[in-house]
Amino acid sequence: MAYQPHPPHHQHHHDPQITAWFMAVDQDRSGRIQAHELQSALMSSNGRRFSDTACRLMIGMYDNGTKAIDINGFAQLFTYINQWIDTFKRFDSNGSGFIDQFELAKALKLMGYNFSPNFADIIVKKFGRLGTGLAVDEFILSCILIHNLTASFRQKDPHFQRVITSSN
Ligand SMILES: [Ca+2]
Repeated sequence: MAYQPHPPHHQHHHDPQITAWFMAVDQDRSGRIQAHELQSALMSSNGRRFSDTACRLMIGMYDNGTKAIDINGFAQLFTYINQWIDTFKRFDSNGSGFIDQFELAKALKLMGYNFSPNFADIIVKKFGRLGTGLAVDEFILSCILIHNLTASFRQKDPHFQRVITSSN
């Protein structure tokens, strides 16, 4: 599935599971979730904490610049987090808790991106470790950054694909 955040819409009914998660994550009961609260709630499969950067970027998708999200933003982010984790698990074919550059290339293709083959190598080198790969938070971080990058290219240049996709 392509990663395409929608503008926040006003929902007044949430899945009881979402409400329960929101209340569990909102430790100070402020009615909003900040990056550090999200960070305490998330643990990758290999027991690592999600990085500060990944949590700040996730909150930033729906915070309108306020550094905290309400339950509407959380409901949307929750859906994305689940999709990213599902994609991650699906492509971590050997169950190592990391996806390597080959698995990442397949995942990006599934998400609708058409990058040159060495793009996945560059991402793994930059955000994870070549040979080991990306942990789940590094994978999510990469997905958000790639989305932001391609969205800003699209804004400036409708033919961005030509710029960032090298010919095979
Ligand atoms: Ca809070």
